[in-house]
Amino acid sequence: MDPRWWHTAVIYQIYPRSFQDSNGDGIGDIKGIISRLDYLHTLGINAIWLSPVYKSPNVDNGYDISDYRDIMDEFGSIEDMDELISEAAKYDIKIIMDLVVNHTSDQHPWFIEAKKGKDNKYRDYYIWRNPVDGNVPNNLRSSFGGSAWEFDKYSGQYYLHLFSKHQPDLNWENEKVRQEVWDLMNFWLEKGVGGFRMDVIDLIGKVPDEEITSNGPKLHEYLQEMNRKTFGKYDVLTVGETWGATPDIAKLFSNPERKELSMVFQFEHICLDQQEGMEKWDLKPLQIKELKRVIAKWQTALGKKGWNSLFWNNHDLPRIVSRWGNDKQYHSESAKMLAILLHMLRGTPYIYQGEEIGMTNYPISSIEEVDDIESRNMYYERLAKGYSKREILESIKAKGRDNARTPMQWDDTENAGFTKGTPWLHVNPNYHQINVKKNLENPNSIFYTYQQLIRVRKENPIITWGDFQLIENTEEEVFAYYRKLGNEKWLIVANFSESESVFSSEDVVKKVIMSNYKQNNINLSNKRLKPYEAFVVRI
Ligand code: TEU
Ligand code: CA
Repeated sequence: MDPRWWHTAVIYQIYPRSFQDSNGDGIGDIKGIISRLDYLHTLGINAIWLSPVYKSPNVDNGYDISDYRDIMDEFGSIEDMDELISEAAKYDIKIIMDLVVNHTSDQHPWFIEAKKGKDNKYRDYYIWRNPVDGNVPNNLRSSFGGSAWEFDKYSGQYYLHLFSKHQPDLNWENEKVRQEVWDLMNFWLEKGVGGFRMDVIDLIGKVPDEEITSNGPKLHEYLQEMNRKTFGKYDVLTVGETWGATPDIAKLFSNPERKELSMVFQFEHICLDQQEGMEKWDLKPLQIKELKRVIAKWQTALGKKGWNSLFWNNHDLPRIVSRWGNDKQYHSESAKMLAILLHMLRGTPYIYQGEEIGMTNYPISSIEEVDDIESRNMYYERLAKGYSKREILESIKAKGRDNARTPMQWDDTENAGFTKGTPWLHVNPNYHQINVKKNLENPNSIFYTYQQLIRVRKENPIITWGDFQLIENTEEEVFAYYRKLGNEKWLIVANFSESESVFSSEDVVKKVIMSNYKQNNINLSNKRLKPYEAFVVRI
């Protein structure tokens, strides 16, 4: 594969609402981000994926866009955005925009026009169907609960919304819609952005009448057209959010010869702690065996015909240290173990804000504390179905999206240094112990593990380009693998457990590259592993 900058890059995701407030209104903003670029530079990242900052009524925190060429008032102005792009460039940091074009807000002028009637010239920008037997056209469901069809009294037709009813789906069959999207993408490319993260992009080829949503027949045709008409001529990163991707599908998106995207986010590992065929709220414990199988499959299956993204976290997912690590006694050890395990894999790593200091889930005790539309809708839906409050709150505590959205913990002053006003969402009370300032002061902090992982990646092509091989005959809780490039061979070992374990191999360690417990020498014959111990060695 031709090397591109994003093969060796590390990306940092910012959820602007919760990153840094600069004017005391309790809401993070673009000026706040600019004031923290120095911190991100210290961490060593190459690009920021910015969750949506466009004009939005905020039904789904910016994932409902009413103007793709302007900035939400709360976040600042288009001038602030230009400044962010140019200030970040001084640190060699690129800005990757969130592209949410499966749907718009119902307040977007296109939809306001479309609702005016069947003859409106924007009508066909969206997906309208007549009632069937006086009811919804078919069984399509919204991700946020209920039918995906909303009745419009004025015209007597239904429109499609795969998310909230305030997020009507665009009709990608309509050539004019596609042209609008190319235009807005080119608007941002001309501003010098570093690429796009494409929200639920595998839904754009949907065939509503056949109840096909993801991976529709024209999906790849549209993406190839997008590539030709927009970013194809720029050196940018494009990453598609694709919940429905298998390795074969991921290759269709990311094989460079097909001229579609750089890579996709696949979620197979993320779904391992939910009951089969059920929703994410239907919890089940993670089996390490399964995690090893799924990660190894993705590491090897794409080969030279595709590229992986690597992540544990984003703004939709619970905090990884609370989820699959230990946010109490082994907070630091387990957060570092998870970081080492992920960052030594083949692919482009993504760090979600606060992950690099081990931020944890937020302990809610009632629905009043929940902001997220997905959790709130589920709560009332399941209550009506007879679930107990306790059981529903357990699910939200484990999987609710607000876990990732609490304000960034900068220091131990009021509101964790996030705002001088009242924060839009509660700050996690553990900010006195877990914050950036403390991390920067402690050379053994989680932050410095992330910093080291980024540096080691830059210095060693084996991490980007080496082959991956899972070591099969280990204790179940031990996740161990080799990376190999030319004559160089590395071994990564992680004890995915709070109990001690053991790993044994005939390999001889030439150098300890890094470890989450202090050790300069490692003897691999019957090596005893401490709780959550992880190390990387050259053999
Ligand atoms: O998420 C896609 C999506 O399918 C989510 O509903 C996901 O299943 C859920 O959040 C997992 O907890 C994207 C965005 O990342 C999300 O923030 C948006 O709400 C959604 O699209 C609609 O734009
Ligand atoms: Ca603000």
